[in-house]
Amino acid sequence: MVRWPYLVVLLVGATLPPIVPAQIVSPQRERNALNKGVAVPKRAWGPEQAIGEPDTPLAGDIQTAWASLTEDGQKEWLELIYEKAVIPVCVEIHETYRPGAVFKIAVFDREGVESIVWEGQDPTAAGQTRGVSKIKLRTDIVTDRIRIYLDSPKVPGWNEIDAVGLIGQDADRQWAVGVKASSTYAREIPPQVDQPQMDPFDGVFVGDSELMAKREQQLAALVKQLRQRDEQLRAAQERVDELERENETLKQKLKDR
Ligand SMILES: [Ca+2]
Ligand SMILES: [Ca+2]
Repeated sequence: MVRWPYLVVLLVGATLPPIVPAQIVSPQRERNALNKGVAVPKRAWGPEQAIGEPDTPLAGDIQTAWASLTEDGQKEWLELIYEKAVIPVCVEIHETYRPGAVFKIAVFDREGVESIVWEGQDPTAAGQTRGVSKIKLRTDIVTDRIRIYLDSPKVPGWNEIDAVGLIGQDADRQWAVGVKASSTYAREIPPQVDQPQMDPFDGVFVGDSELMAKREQQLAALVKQLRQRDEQLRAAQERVDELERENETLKQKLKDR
C-alpha cells in the first residue's frame, strides 16, 4: 500500500494558502502604477503575465505566462486591452506551453458589444512545445479589446499564453496593457506591506513588497508542484487498488480449484 505518502502530501497541501481564481488587472491600475514609478507585482501564472512583450524565452510550464486554474477543467478565455483602438488585421498569440487550444477570437467595439471575428483550428498544432499563432482577421470593427477562447479540455495540460500582439491596419504591433481571464492558477495579490512585519516563512523581518511578491511566486510554484504530485499519487494509488483487486480475484480462483 502507498497511502502514507499520499496522506503526507495532503497534509502539507492543507497547510498552504488556498488558490483562488481572482484575475482582473485593469489598465488604469497598471497606468497609475507606472505614473507613480512603481512596478506592479505580477503573480506567477497570473493573467497579468500576458501584459506587455513576450518574456518567456523557453517552452515549458513557466510562471511568466498565464495559466488557467485547472489543466483541462473547462473552456477558458483571455481578454486583453490595448492602448490604442485599431481596426485589427492580425493577432499574434505567443503560446509557450501545451499550445494548440485557441479556437475563437472576439473583438469588442466602443459600446462593449462582442463580435466573433475568427473561428477555426489553432495554427500552432497541439503536441508542439511552443509556437506563435498568427491569426489574420477580417473585420471593420474599431477595437482596443479582444478575447481569445481556448478549448482547454481538448489539449491536455495547462495551455499557457505568454503575450498577445495586436496588429492594426497601420501595421504597428501593440502589446496588451490590461488583461483578465476566465480563471487563473495565480493567487490573489497580497496586501501591500507598509510596515515591516515578521516573515512567517523564516522568521526575518521584511518590509519589501518585491520580496513578498517573490515569496508568493515561490509558494505558487510549490503548490503547483504539490498538486501535480498529488495527481501522480492518486493515479498510482488507483493502480495499486486495481492490482490488489486482481490479486484477490486470482486468490479466489486458486481456492476454487
Ligand atoms: Ca488544457
Ligand atoms: Ca509574459
